[in-house]
Amino acid sequence: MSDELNNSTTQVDHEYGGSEIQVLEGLEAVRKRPGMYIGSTSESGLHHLVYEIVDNSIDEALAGYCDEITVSIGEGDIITVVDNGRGIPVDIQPQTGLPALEVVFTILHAGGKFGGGGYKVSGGLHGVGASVVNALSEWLEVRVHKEGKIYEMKFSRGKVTQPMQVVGDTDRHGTEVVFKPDPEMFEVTQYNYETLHTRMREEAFLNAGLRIHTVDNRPGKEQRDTMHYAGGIREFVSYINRSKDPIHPDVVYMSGARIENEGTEHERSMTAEVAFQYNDGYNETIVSFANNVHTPEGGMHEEGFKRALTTVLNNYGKKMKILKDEDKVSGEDCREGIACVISVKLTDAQFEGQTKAKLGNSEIRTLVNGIVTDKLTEYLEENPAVGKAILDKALMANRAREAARKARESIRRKTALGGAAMPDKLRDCNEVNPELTEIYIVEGDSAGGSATQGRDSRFQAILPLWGKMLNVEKARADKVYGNDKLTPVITALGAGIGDDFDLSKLRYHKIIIMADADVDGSHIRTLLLTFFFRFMRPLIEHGYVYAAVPPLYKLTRGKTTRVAFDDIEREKIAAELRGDNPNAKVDISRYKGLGEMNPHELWETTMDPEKRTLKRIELDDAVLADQTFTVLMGEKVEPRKEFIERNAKYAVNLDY
Ligand code: TTJ
Repeated sequence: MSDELNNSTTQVDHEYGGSEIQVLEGLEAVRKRPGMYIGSTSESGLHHLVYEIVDNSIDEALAGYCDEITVSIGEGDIITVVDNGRGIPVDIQPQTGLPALEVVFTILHAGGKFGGGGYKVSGGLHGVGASVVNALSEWLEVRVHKEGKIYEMKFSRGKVTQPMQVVGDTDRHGTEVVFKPDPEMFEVTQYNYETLHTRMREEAFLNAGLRIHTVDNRPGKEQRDTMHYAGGIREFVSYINRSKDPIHPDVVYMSGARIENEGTEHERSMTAEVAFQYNDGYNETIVSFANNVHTPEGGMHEEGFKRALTTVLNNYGKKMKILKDEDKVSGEDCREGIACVISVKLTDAQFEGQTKAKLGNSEIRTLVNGIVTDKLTEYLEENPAVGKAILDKALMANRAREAARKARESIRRKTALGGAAMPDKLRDCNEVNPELTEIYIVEGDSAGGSATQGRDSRFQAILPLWGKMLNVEKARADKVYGNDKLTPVITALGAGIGDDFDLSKLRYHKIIIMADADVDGSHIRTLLLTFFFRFMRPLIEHGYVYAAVPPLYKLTRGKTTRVAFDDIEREKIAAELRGDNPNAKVDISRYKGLGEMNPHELWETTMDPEKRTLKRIELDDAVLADQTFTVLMGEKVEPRKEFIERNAKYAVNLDY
């Protein structure tokens, strides 16, 4: 640094006045109870730090002054966020006598963003801000490029270690924040690139035109992505449908706004955007946001959309005579196969519900309902082919739902009359208390035979499956109810499916899928898991579903036989069997399938609770899992390949 620059350094006086002490107490509170400010100190809290910082740059983008943000993970899991906004103000604030920059990083902002009225909308759940991140960082540095100068300031655990000073000249503008999360505060400090990348992609979709780069600079993990969607949420919808087949070519897009008390100090503005496209599948995917905050529990914006969609489609169907006199399609019928993104922005968003993830402002329901009613009606008038495709689909859904209801009722009647008639193939256990029982769902009749002979029939039931299993990803509900491969599973478990699923009726609390350790086995396992995921999700959520882990190798020396579950163990056991005799002959064979094992071997290696390994199937992230199933089970090859490459570890785990 040149002397000249040094001379122009802006040094800030550090007399510790009253406000300063309050500041430290404020940030001390954050360090005492970090969970109160960032939700948790687990992996999710760690990632939340990044979102808190990025939110500030996004606000600057919303205000129209920033169009590029870079988020990087560096060696040691240090995070850098850079934007090309106006830069955080560096002038002295009259109230505190401190530079605004310092205030931003040291004073707890209870919700509202700094900058006093600078922004009309701000993140609802977020907005606790940069000071919280600062308090929870071992160290943090900020550099502001503004009006020709670079202003720098440094902190450690929320305390100033270097007051604001000018450290150089610049010809650009923007803000750079670098921080290292404090290992004393977090259970884990490793960042997951994919988690940040996914979230940033969402931000890029929600802010059309904004360019976001994510970069991993950690040794051995180098990668980068750039997200830039001129089409905004339209492209979000295409992305959701990327592994599906749309039934109409264009994404339908509608938007509108409403301003209350314009020009007065009580001015409140709301905007809403909706984009959707139907695919030929049967799932409903509605992803909604309020002020760029994901609202997985839905709320008024979703309600407004759903109401309007049902009304418009019924009116249009009547008018075009696709629906006959008394015909009506239900809301669910209208949403079968829809991929939809709703994004609203409003002053004072009210977040409600269990996880504060549901939008409560009823004026938004009116706004979205109005926009969709007017614009969708107009769109369908101008695009009758799209209207017909959607109405035909809703009618099909209506008929299938009717058929499914009848099938369900007939099952219900049968079980009500004769008690539950168990499937012929089921070899049930003696115990009736579901907490003590388990069922092995076994691939193939011969493995089923071995399992039946090898089991402990006091508490272990066996259900063999054979033949080609239905892929529920490609089937509608009515096909599932009548399917001859799935019906025995439904009946044996006893808890029903879909909306009728009742966990309290479940007959076994351990449901163990036992399939060969080969490609076919993995296929049948994935098909069953997809079925459980789509139609009996609470089973997975409660951790009742497991995969058996059969051995891969059998090793014999003389009269001694042992098994190995992977290649490393095989080598280890082979060495043990040879003992001090390196020339001893150890016979190693690979199990071709479960059917090859005799009942005793199967019990010893795979079924005996004292010795077996079970893998519990977990779905801690239902959204990711849903994508996983769609991508892995869907028909398109490209996304599947990309998914497996990106999530190799996850996919393998799940597949197990
Ligand atoms: C506030 O109003 C006057 C002009 O500058 C506005 C502002 O603060 N812009 C701004 C803040 N852009 N970027 C930020 C920012 C960026 C990061 C990475 C972190 C933080 C805390 C703020």
